[in-house]
Amino acid sequence: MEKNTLIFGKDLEKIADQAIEAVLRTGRFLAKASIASVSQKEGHANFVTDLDVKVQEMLVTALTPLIPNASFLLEESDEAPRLSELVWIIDPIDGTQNFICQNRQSAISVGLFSQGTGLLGIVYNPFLEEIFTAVKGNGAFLNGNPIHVSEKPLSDAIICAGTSPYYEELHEKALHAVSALFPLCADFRRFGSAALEICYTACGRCDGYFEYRLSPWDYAGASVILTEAGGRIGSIEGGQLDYTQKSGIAAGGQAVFEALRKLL
Ligand code: LIP
Repeated sequence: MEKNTLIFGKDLEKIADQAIEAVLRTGRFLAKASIASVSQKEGHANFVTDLDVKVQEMLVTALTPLIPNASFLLEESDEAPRLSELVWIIDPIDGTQNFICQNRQSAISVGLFSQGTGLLGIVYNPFLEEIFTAVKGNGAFLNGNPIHVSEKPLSDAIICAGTSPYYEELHEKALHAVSALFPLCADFRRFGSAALEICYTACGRCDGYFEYRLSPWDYAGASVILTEAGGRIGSIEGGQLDYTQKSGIAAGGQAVFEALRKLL
Protein backbone atom coordinates (compact mmCIF):
# COMPACT_ATOMS: atom_id res chain seq x y z
CA MET A 1 0.00 0.00 0.00
CA GLU A 2 1.42 3.37 -0.90
CA LYS A 3 2.31 5.72 1.94
CA ASN A 4 -0.35 8.40 2.61
CA THR A 5 -3.19 6.02 1.77
CA LEU A 6 -6.41 7.97 2.25
CA ILE A 7 -9.34 6.57 4.21
CA PHE A 8 -12.42 8.77 3.79
CA GLY A 9 -9.98 11.54 2.95
CA LYS A 10 -7.85 11.02 6.07
CA ASP A 11 -4.28 9.73 5.93
CA LEU A 12 -4.14 6.12 7.21
CA GLU A 13 -0.89 6.81 9.03
CA LYS A 14 -2.49 9.73 10.89
CA ILE A 15 -5.42 7.47 11.82
CA ALA A 16 -2.91 4.88 13.02
CA ASP A 17 -1.08 7.41 15.21
CA GLN A 18 -4.36 8.55 16.78
CA ALA A 19 -5.54 4.94 17.29
CA ILE A 20 -2.22 3.99 18.92
CA GLU A 21 -2.53 6.96 21.28
CA ALA A 22 -6.07 5.84 22.21
CA VAL A 23 -4.90 2.26 22.85
CA LEU A 24 -1.95 3.44 24.95
CA ARG A 25 -4.23 5.70 27.04
CA THR A 26 -6.73 2.88 27.56
CA GLY A 27 -4.02 0.35 28.39
CA ARG A 28 -2.49 2.63 31.02
CA PHE A 29 -5.94 2.92 32.62
CA LEU A 30 -6.27 -0.88 32.56
CA ALA A 31 -2.84 -1.47 34.12
CA LYS A 32 -3.86 0.59 37.17
CA ALA A 33 -7.49 -0.61 37.46
CA SER A 34 -8.84 -3.27 39.83
CA ILE A 35 -11.36 -5.93 38.83
CA ALA A 36 -14.79 -5.36 40.41
CA SER A 37 -16.63 -8.37 38.95
CA VAL A 38 -16.01 -11.60 37.03
CA SER A 39 -18.77 -13.41 35.12
CA GLN A 40 -18.75 -16.76 33.35
CA LYS A 41 -19.54 -16.87 29.63
CA GLU A 42 -20.54 -19.91 27.58
CA GLY A 43 -18.04 -22.75 27.33
CA HIS A 44 -15.32 -24.14 29.60
CA ALA A 45 -13.35 -21.61 31.71
CA ASN A 46 -14.56 -18.62 29.66
CA PHE A 47 -14.71 -15.46 31.80
CA VAL A 48 -15.37 -11.73 31.35
CA THR A 49 -14.60 -8.98 33.86
CA ASP A 50 -16.16 -5.56 34.28
CA LEU A 51 -12.89 -4.14 32.88
CA ASP A 52 -13.24 -6.05 29.57
CA VAL A 53 -16.51 -4.12 29.05
CA LYS A 54 -15.10 -0.80 30.32
CA VAL A 55 -12.00 -0.97 28.09
CA GLN A 56 -14.17 -1.86 25.08
CA GLU A 57 -16.41 1.17 25.75
CA MET A 58 -13.36 3.44 26.07
CA LEU A 59 -11.93 2.20 22.76
CA VAL A 60 -15.23 2.59 20.85
CA THR A 61 -15.59 6.14 22.20
CA ALA A 62 -12.01 7.05 21.24
CA LEU A 63 -11.95 5.37 17.79
CA THR A 64 -15.39 6.41 16.48
CA PRO A 65 -14.39 10.04 15.69
CA LEU A 66 -11.34 8.82 13.70
CA ILE A 67 -13.52 7.17 11.04
CA PRO A 68 -17.20 8.02 11.75
CA ASN A 69 -18.51 5.61 9.07
CA ALA A 70 -16.56 2.61 10.35
CA SER A 71 -18.38 -0.20 12.19
CA PHE A 72 -17.20 -2.34 15.09
CA LEU A 73 -16.84 -6.12 15.59
CA LEU A 74 -16.44 -6.50 19.36
CA GLU A 75 -15.82 -9.45 21.68
CA GLU A 76 -18.00 -8.15 24.51
CA SER A 77 -21.13 -7.26 22.50
CA ASP A 78 -24.32 -9.20 21.87
CA GLU A 79 -25.26 -7.06 18.90
CA ALA A 80 -24.86 -8.52 15.42
CA PRO A 81 -22.17 -6.30 13.83
CA ARG A 82 -23.22 -3.94 11.06
CA LEU A 83 -20.22 -4.71 8.83
CA SER A 84 -19.54 -1.67 6.71
CA GLU A 85 -16.62 -1.11 4.32
CA LEU A 86 -14.32 -0.28 7.23
CA VAL A 87 -14.49 -2.32 10.45
CA TRP A 88 -12.62 -2.02 13.74
CA ILE A 89 -12.18 -5.55 15.18
CA ILE A 90 -11.49 -5.33 18.91
CA ASP A 91 -10.64 -7.65 21.79
CA PRO A 92 -10.55 -5.35 24.82
CA ILE A 93 -8.56 -7.83 26.92
CA ASP A 94 -7.12 -10.80 25.05
CA GLY A 95 -6.02 -13.31 27.68
CA THR A 96 -8.80 -12.52 30.16
CA GLN A 97 -7.97 -15.55 32.30
CA ASN A 98 -4.36 -14.29 32.50
CA PHE A 99 -5.66 -10.84 33.46
CA ILE A 100 -7.71 -12.35 36.30
CA CYS A 101 -4.60 -14.23 37.49
CA GLN A 102 -2.47 -11.07 37.02
CA ASN A 103 0.31 -12.92 35.19
CA ARG A 104 0.92 -9.94 32.86
CA GLN A 105 0.27 -11.89 29.62
CA SER A 106 -2.82 -10.00 28.42
CA ALA A 107 -3.25 -7.41 25.69
CA ILE A 108 -5.62 -4.95 24.09
CA SER A 109 -6.04 -5.99 20.44
CA VAL A 110 -7.30 -3.63 17.72
CA GLY A 111 -7.45 -4.24 13.97
CA LEU A 112 -8.81 -2.02 11.20
CA PHE A 113 -10.05 -3.92 8.15
CA SER A 114 -11.43 -2.91 4.75
CA GLN A 115 -13.47 -5.69 3.12
CA GLY A 116 -11.32 -8.43 4.69
CA THR A 117 -7.95 -6.69 4.13
CA GLY A 118 -6.03 -5.67 7.24
CA LEU A 119 -4.97 -2.00 7.16
CA LEU A 120 -3.85 -1.49 10.77
CA GLY A 121 -2.94 -3.74 13.71
CA ILE A 122 -2.28 -2.70 17.33
CA VAL A 123 -1.60 -5.17 20.17
CA TYR A 124 -0.67 -3.56 23.49
CA ASN A 125 0.39 -5.35 26.66
CA PRO A 126 0.29 -2.53 29.25
CA PHE A 127 1.58 -4.84 31.97
CA LEU A 128 4.93 -5.25 30.21
CA GLU A 129 4.73 -1.88 28.40
CA GLU A 130 5.03 -3.57 24.98
CA ILE A 131 3.06 -2.34 21.97
CA PHE A 132 3.14 -4.14 18.64
CA THR A 133 1.97 -2.06 15.67
CA ALA A 134 1.67 -2.30 11.90
CA VAL A 135 0.16 -0.28 9.04
CA LYS A 136 -0.31 -2.22 5.79
CA GLY A 137 2.71 -1.80 3.54
CA ASN A 138 4.82 -0.04 6.21
CA GLY A 139 6.30 -2.92 8.22
CA ALA A 140 5.76 -4.14 11.80
CA PHE A 141 7.18 -2.73 15.04
CA LEU A 142 7.61 -3.51 18.74
CA ASN A 143 7.84 -0.25 20.74
CA GLY A 144 8.81 1.46 17.47
CA ASN A 145 11.60 -0.99 16.61
CA PRO A 146 11.24 -3.06 13.39
CA ILE A 147 10.41 -6.76 13.88
CA HIS A 148 10.56 -9.79 11.60
CA VAL A 149 9.51 -13.42 11.85
CA SER A 150 12.16 -16.11 12.19
CA GLU A 151 12.75 -18.36 9.18
CA LYS A 152 13.72 -21.48 11.16
CA PRO A 153 12.68 -24.92 9.94
CA LEU A 154 10.06 -26.71 12.07
CA SER A 155 12.77 -28.95 13.56
CA ASP A 156 14.38 -25.90 15.26
CA ALA A 157 11.11 -24.09 16.02
CA ILE A 158 9.47 -23.10 19.33
CA ILE A 159 5.74 -23.38 18.66
CA CYS A 160 3.00 -21.60 20.64
CA ALA A 161 0.19 -24.14 21.04
CA GLY A 162 -3.28 -22.70 21.59
CA THR A 163 -5.43 -25.12 23.54
CA SER A 164 -8.91 -23.72 22.71
CA PRO A 165 -9.91 -24.00 26.40
CA TYR A 166 -13.47 -22.75 25.83
CA TYR A 167 -14.32 -25.63 23.47
CA GLU A 168 -14.30 -28.98 25.30
CA GLU A 169 -14.91 -30.77 21.99
CA LEU A 170 -11.47 -29.53 20.81
CA HIS A 171 -9.40 -30.34 23.91
CA GLU A 172 -8.37 -33.85 22.79
CA LYS A 173 -7.63 -32.67 19.25
CA ALA A 174 -5.40 -29.83 20.51
CA LEU A 175 -3.45 -32.11 22.86
CA HIS A 176 -3.13 -34.77 20.15
CA ALA A 177 -1.64 -32.11 17.84
CA VAL A 178 0.90 -31.19 20.54
CA SER A 179 1.96 -34.82 21.06
CA ALA A 180 2.18 -35.43 17.27
CA LEU A 181 4.16 -32.22 16.68
CA PHE A 182 6.48 -32.52 19.69
CA PRO A 183 9.11 -34.86 18.10
CA LEU A 184 9.10 -32.70 14.95
CA CYS A 185 9.82 -29.30 16.57
CA ALA A 186 12.17 -27.98 19.27
CA ASP A 187 9.56 -27.28 22.00
CA PHE A 188 6.21 -25.67 22.85
CA ARG A 189 5.05 -22.59 24.70
CA ARG A 190 1.55 -21.50 25.82
CA PHE A 191 1.11 -17.88 26.90
CA GLY A 192 -2.72 -17.92 26.92
CA SER A 193 -3.25 -14.93 24.63
CA ALA A 194 -3.61 -15.57 20.91
CA ALA A 195 -2.88 -11.93 20.07
CA LEU A 196 0.38 -11.99 22.04
CA GLU A 197 1.41 -15.44 20.76
CA ILE A 198 0.94 -14.29 17.17
CA CYS A 199 2.93 -11.11 17.94
CA TYR A 200 5.68 -13.13 19.67
CA THR A 201 5.86 -15.14 16.45
CA ALA A 202 6.01 -11.87 14.46
CA CYS A 203 9.08 -10.72 16.40
CA GLY A 204 10.85 -14.09 16.53
CA ARG A 205 10.41 -14.81 20.25
CA CYS A 206 8.62 -17.93 19.00
CA ASP A 207 8.63 -19.43 15.52
CA GLY A 208 5.02 -20.46 14.98
CA TYR A 209 1.54 -20.61 16.49
CA PHE A 210 -1.60 -22.66 16.07
CA GLU A 211 -5.03 -22.88 17.70
CA TYR A 212 -8.00 -24.87 16.41
CA ARG A 213 -10.64 -22.25 17.10
CA LEU A 214 -10.40 -18.51 17.66
CA SER A 215 -12.82 -15.63 17.29
CA PRO A 216 -11.92 -12.86 14.80
CA TRP A 217 -11.05 -10.41 17.60
CA ASP A 218 -8.46 -12.85 19.01
CA TYR A 219 -6.38 -12.79 15.81
CA ALA A 220 -7.39 -9.82 13.64
CA GLY A 221 -5.05 -7.09 14.92
CA ALA A 222 -2.11 -9.47 15.38
CA SER A 223 -2.58 -10.91 11.86
CA VAL A 224 -1.76 -7.50 10.34
CA ILE A 225 1.37 -7.28 12.50
CA LEU A 226 2.52 -10.81 11.64
CA THR A 227 1.95 -10.27 7.90
CA GLU A 228 3.86 -6.97 7.95
CA ALA A 229 6.65 -8.79 9.84
CA GLY A 230 7.08 -11.09 6.84
CA GLY A 231 5.06 -13.98 8.25
CA ARG A 232 2.20 -16.11 6.95
CA ILE A 233 -1.12 -16.55 8.75
CA GLY A 234 -4.13 -18.51 7.55
CA SER A 235 -6.90 -20.83 8.55
CA ILE A 236 -5.91 -24.37 9.47
CA GLU A 237 -8.82 -25.56 7.34
CA GLY A 238 -7.26 -23.88 4.26
CA GLY A 239 -8.55 -21.00 2.19
CA GLN A 240 -8.54 -17.32 2.97
CA LEU A 241 -9.15 -16.06 6.51
CA ASP A 242 -12.68 -14.69 6.94
CA TYR A 243 -12.47 -12.02 9.64
CA THR A 244 -16.15 -12.31 10.43
CA GLN A 245 -16.03 -15.98 11.48
CA LYS A 246 -14.35 -18.18 14.09
CA SER A 247 -11.45 -20.07 12.54
CA GLY A 248 -8.57 -22.41 13.29
CA ILE A 249 -5.34 -20.41 12.90
CA ALA A 250 -1.78 -21.33 11.89
CA ALA A 251 0.99 -18.74 11.71
CA GLY A 252 4.76 -18.47 11.29
CA GLY A 253 7.59 -17.96 8.85
CA GLN A 254 7.11 -19.63 5.47
CA ALA A 255 8.59 -23.04 6.36
CA VAL A 256 6.88 -23.37 9.74
CA PHE A 257 3.55 -22.09 8.40
CA GLU A 258 3.51 -24.63 5.58
CA ALA A 259 4.57 -27.45 7.93
CA LEU A 260 1.84 -26.56 10.44
CA ARG A 261 -0.83 -26.34 7.75
CA LYS A 262 0.23 -29.79 6.46
CA LEU A 263 0.46 -31.49 9.88
CA LEU A 264 -2.58 -29.98 11.59
C1 LIP B 1 -8.38 -16.20 24.43
C2 LIP B 1 -7.26 -16.41 23.45
C3 LIP B 1 -6.53 -17.71 23.78
C4 LIP B 1 -7.47 -18.84 23.61
C5 LIP B 1 -8.69 -18.65 24.48
C6 LIP B 1 -9.37 -17.30 24.27
P1 LIP B 1 -9.83 -14.15 25.37
O1 LIP B 1 -8.99 -14.95 24.21
O2 LIP B 1 -6.39 -15.33 23.46
O3 LIP B 1 -5.44 -17.92 22.91
O4 LIP B 1 -6.83 -20.04 23.93
O5 LIP B 1 -9.61 -19.67 24.11
O6 LIP B 1 -9.91 -17.25 22.98
O7 LIP B 1 -11.12 -14.89 25.52
O8 LIP B 1 -9.03 -14.17 26.62
O9 LIP B 1 -10.02 -12.79 24.79
